[in-house]
Amino acid sequence: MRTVITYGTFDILHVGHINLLKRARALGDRLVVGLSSDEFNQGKHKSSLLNFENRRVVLESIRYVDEVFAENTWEQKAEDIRKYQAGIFVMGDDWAGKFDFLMDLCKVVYLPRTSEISTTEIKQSLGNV
Ligand code: C2G
Repeated sequence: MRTVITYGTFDILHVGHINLLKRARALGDRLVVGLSSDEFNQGKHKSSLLNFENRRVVLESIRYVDEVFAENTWEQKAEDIRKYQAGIFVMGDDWAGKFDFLMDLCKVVYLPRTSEISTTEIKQSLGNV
């Protein structure tokens, strides 16, 4: 059982998120996702429109996602990797290099982001309606 692990806010789900989750899942037999809590998002200076519970239900309904857990701190990744026995850590390449320290624990893969779409752009276009 090859477990893949990734993290994110996944607010207002769009094709960029789905592409990432689909490609991450394809790297193993199971994909577990650390979903940023509302409090953790504040720390990322990122306010999500949808709260954690809403984002969790949406994420859990995606065929590529096997399990969702809360991401509460930057420091929990090593423990999560051990807990879920993840063999691959995946993030979009906007994070390239930022998690290389996890290479001692598992394979670290940065996948190309899907261009032309982001939750920020969607929120801005909503603001312009
Ligand atoms: N993503 C992507 N293409 C986009 C938008 C997002 O590939 N157009 C990817 C990001 O690179 C990330 C994942 O989708 O790997 C989730 O994106 P966000 O919800 O924006 O997550 P982020 O705020 O980057 O949080 O500890 C890590 C953080 O929790 C990551």
